[in-house]
Amino acid sequence: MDGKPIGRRVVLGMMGTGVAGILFGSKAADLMERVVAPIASRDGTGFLSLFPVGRFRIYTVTGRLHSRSDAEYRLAVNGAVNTPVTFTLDDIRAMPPTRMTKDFQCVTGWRVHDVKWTGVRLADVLDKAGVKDGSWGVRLFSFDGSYTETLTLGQARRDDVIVAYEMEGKPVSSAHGGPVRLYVAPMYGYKSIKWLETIEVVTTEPRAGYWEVRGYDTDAWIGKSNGRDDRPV
Ligand SMILES: Nc1nc2c(c(=O)[nH]1)N[C@H]1C(S)=C(S)[C@@H](COP(=O)(O)O)O[C@H]1N2
Ligand SMILES: [Mo]
Repeated sequence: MDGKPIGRRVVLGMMGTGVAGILFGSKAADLMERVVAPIASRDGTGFLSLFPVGRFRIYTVTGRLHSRSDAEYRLAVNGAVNTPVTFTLDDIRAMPPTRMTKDFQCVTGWRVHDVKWTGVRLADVLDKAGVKDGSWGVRLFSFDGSYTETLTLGQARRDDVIVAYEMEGKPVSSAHGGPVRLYVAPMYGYKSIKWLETIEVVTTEPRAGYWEVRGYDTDAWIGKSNGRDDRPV
C-alpha cells in the first residue's frame, strides 16, 4: 500500500472507459482495497491505529470519515410501509436488544474474530413501520452520501441481521460507522453498511449496492459467494 488513494472520480472514469469488465474476482478485491482503504493506510501500516478497536481495517469509499452526534442522529424507515417512522438513537436503544459474539469477515480476506455486537433486529425495526405485503426487500442508505446496500425481506428478517449501536461493548465509533451501522452476520462485510441513515422498503429489486455494481455478489453469503470458500461466521 503506497498510501495514495484512488478517488471515486478516477474509478468512475475507469468504468467509463470500459475497464468495468475486469472489476471482478481478485481485481474487484484489489479495487476495494485501493478505494476503501485510503484512511486506513495513512499510518503506513494498513490499519488505523488511532481507534480503540484496532483489529479492524477502517473502510470508507468516500475517503473520509463521517459523523453525526447521538442527539442529531435519525434513522428513517420509509417506502412500502404502513407508517413511515423516524427513530432517534434513544428510540433504538429503548427497543429489546439483541447481543451476539460473531466474526466480521471482509471479502478481501481479513477477518476479525469474536466481535461483541449489540443492536436491535432489523426485523423489529421494520415491524415498527409495518412492511407492506409482497415487498421485495430493503434498500439501505448511508449518510456518507455514497454507499448503498440491499437485502431481500427474507435476509433482512434474519435474527443475525441487526441495526447495531455497540461493538466490543462500546458505542459504535464514527470510524466504524456510528452511531448506528448494520451488521449482517452471515454475509461479507460490505453488506454491513456504515453510518446508516435510511431504510427504504421496496416492492421490486432495486439497483444493486455500491460494491455489487462493481462486481461483488448481491447475495454475499460467507463461504458461498464471490468464489470464496471461507468458513461461515
Ligand atoms: N458507508 C460505508 N459502509 C461500509 C463501507 C464503506 O466504505 N462505506 N465498507 C464496507 C466494507 S467493504 C467493509 S469490510 C466494512 C468495514 O467495516 P469497518 O470500517 O468498521 O472495519 O464496512 C462496510 N460498510
Ligand atoms: Mo469489505
